[in-house]
Amino acid sequence: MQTERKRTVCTGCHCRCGAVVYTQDNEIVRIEGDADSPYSHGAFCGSGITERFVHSDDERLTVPLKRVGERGEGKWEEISWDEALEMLAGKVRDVIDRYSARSIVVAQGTSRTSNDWGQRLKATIGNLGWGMAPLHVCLIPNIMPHVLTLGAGQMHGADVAHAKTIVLWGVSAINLLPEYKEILRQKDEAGAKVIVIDPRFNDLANNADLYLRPRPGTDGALFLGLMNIIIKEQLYDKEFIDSWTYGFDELAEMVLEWTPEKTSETTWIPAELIEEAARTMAGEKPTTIYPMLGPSCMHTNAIQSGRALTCLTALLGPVDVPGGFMYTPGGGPASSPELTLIPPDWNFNAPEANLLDGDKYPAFAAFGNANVPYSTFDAVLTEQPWPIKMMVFVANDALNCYEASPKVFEALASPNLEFIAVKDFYLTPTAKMADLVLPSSSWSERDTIDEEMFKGLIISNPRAVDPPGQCWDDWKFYLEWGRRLNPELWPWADEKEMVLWRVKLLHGIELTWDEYAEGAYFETDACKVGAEFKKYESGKLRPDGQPGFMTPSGRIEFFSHVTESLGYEPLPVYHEPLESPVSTPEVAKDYPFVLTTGFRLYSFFHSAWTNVPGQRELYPYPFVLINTKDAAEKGIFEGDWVEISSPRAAIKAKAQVSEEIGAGVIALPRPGWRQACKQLNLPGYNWDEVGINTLLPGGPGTTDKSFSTAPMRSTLCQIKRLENSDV
Ligand SMILES: Nc1nc2c(c(=O)[nH]1)N[C@H]1C(S)=C(S)[C@@H](COP(=O)(O)OP(=O)(O)OC[C@H]3O[C@@H](n4cnc5c(=O)[nH]c(N)nc54)[C@H](O)[C@@H]3O)O[C@H]1N2
Ligand SMILES: Nc1nc2c(c(=O)[nH]1)N[C@H]1C(S)=C(S)[C@@H](COP(=O)(O)OP(=O)(O)OC[C@H]3O[C@@H](n4cnc5c(=O)[nH]c(N)nc54)[C@H](O)[C@@H]3O)O[C@H]1N2
Ligand code: SF4
Ligand SMILES: [Mo]
Repeated sequence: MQTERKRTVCTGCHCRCGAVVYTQDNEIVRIEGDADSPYSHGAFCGSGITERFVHSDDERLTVPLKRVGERGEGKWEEISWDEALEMLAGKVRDVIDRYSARSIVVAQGTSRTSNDWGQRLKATIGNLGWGMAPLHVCLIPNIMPHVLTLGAGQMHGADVAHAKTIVLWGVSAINLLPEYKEILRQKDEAGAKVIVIDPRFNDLANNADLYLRPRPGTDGALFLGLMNIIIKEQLYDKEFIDSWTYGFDELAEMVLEWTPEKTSETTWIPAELIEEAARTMAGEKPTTIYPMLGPSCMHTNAIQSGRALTCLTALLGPVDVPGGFMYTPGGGPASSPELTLIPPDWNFNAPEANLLDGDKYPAFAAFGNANVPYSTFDAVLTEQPWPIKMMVFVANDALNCYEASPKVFEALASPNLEFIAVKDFYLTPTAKMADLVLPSSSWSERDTIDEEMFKGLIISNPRAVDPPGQCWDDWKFYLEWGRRLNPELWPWADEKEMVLWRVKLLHGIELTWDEYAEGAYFETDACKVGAEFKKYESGKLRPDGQPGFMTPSGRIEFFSHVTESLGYEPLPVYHEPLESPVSTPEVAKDYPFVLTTGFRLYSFFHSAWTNVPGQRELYPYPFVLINTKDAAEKGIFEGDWVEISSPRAAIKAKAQVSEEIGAGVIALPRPGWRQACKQLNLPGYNWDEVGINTLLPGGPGTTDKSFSTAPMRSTLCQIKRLENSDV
């Protein structure tokens, strides 16, 4: 049997590692990293190799399924794609006839390779934007404050290779696979200092020069405390601040009260460590701060913590210089109104944008461009402010994704919601509640593109194997569904034509399919990031060609009127998390531990791959991190089943006792849920017995006030050993 070698890209996570797949007779026999990838240089991980199993797994969904029993009962009939698409298109027409387009919500999970096409499909139905997605917690609370303060979002904009200090702030090693070698080289060869700031002593902390452990949800105060020291000790570049920033005096006055002592009391970090961190960041420059979800994205003070982070970045000064914050022309991943059908001047805050609770959360409407997730499930149940009759989830396991999962379940079970479709690889908890389940192809099985997420590089994604059964890629699904709704908007014959049209539209590059597939990596204009520095001096950052930044004042805005117009203070004021030992001491009496949920594991991507033996073996059971001292006080031993409860619900997990987490804090990884794993003879665990999101609050009064960010990483909980500890 002949072995074929095929190059493509793994889209298993956002790292987008170049892949080489060896195949025999449509089976994958081996996968390795592509050493020729100018981005990942041959790096590859166990999760990517999971593809071998997923491609040939006989439990995978391979045919569209129509519900025949009661919702959730698990009785299905196999149907053809034609029938499935007719059901979908027919239901869209029916809901629009009886209600309106806004009563249909098409949701997606994290960024996949079909974002733009998903938006085009939604526009075809009559809804502009993202529909529904976890944008209120997933990185936008990082990107939006960057836009407000510095005039551009930071999307992988850290220039590690030239930095003298690298601050890894609430980030997982998982996301640094392509860059981590570079960070270590910079540390070992160029003497760069690495600072890790995370409540968990994670694997990055192991190689750090300095490790700071904040109380979850208090990073906003830490930023202010660091700025207090830098300003007091005049460790900033006065000329840069005078020439290029706005509102420095107001900021300086505001941070006065954030002395090392007060910051220490709030964050639980010793004052000396805060001082050492400030002096290192300001003394060993350029300093690049690499933030991910930790500091700002999943707290009720999300946007203001993000603003404080960007003000610190600006105060440290290395903006648009080697080793600092880099501006991406165009602000990030390429897209265009011709593709998404969203007019450039579309106002997502206007009532005609029809976003659920867009008026209550104007920052989310403006920067998330989507329905507020909690409000969507609430609208299903109350039919207010308008009814939701149809929901379609493409790569989104809602029951394991959004906060307050019992509410999500109630909505999915409600007869008010007339039709649910889910497109996925397996029967997830959300798919089990569907009326129609659609099978999907994975990265080695599709002819698409990675959407230029990463430093502007186009990485072609031609298939290495054919998908099993009738699995369809999401691009093909949107094309065929869209075509049935409005053929003029979906003129392409197949995904290959869509790819080539897209590359020409966005980058002016004209290719045949073979040229695209074989060319593998194509540089676009956005790759030239950093080729030119201090663009704010030459006028290259602003559309009007004037020197300055892309903010209303043309300067970096410590004081931001736009932020104020979205419902926040114009300065990055610190607010305690809404549920915390400080803000709700009465709740803390019964729930004394601070809870952070959802840190990533190497083997699972959100709730996916818990059934894959090679991955499940690493984390067979849902588990929870507890500090040694707390465990001793609670009589909890390694491996005990424990109950973790919040004022809302209780779940169980196995205790992992160590110093990885500090005293007083409990950390639950993502996901709790487990699909059964036949090969290892390991059982499944349901979302309602182990799902971390059951513990979390949702809705008005429990989130970031204008962005609706749920406190996935800062609430309160209690923990106790379960009597029958071998359950
Ligand atoms: N408590 C807590 N909750 C969280 C988080 C947390 O840290 N803590 N993190 C939040 C964040 S940042 C995010 S982004 C969300 C993500 O949560 P989800 O949206 O649920 O996760 P995804 O991985 O985006 O999508 C899940 C489903 O997509 C399927 N899938 C994977 N690839 C494809 C594909 O190409 N096509 C199709 N059709 N299906 C596919 C997987 O099998 C999986 O069932 O969770 C959020 N929820
Ligand atoms: N294998 C795998 N890779 C993934 C994913 C996955 O599910 N699995 N998900 C993908 C997605 S959608 C996203 S958004 C990214 C997320 O990427 P990251 O943000 O890099 O990863 P996380 O582990 O979610 O969170 C980073 C760190 O934040 C810490 N943290 C928790 N609370 C706080 C806090 O209050 N302050 C600070 N400073 N840190 C805190 C956690 O301990 C964790 O180490 O990962 C992506 N990559
Ligand atoms: S899953 Fe692993 S191999 Fe695939 S892109 Fe992510 S880090 Fe790379
Ligand atoms: Mo995410």
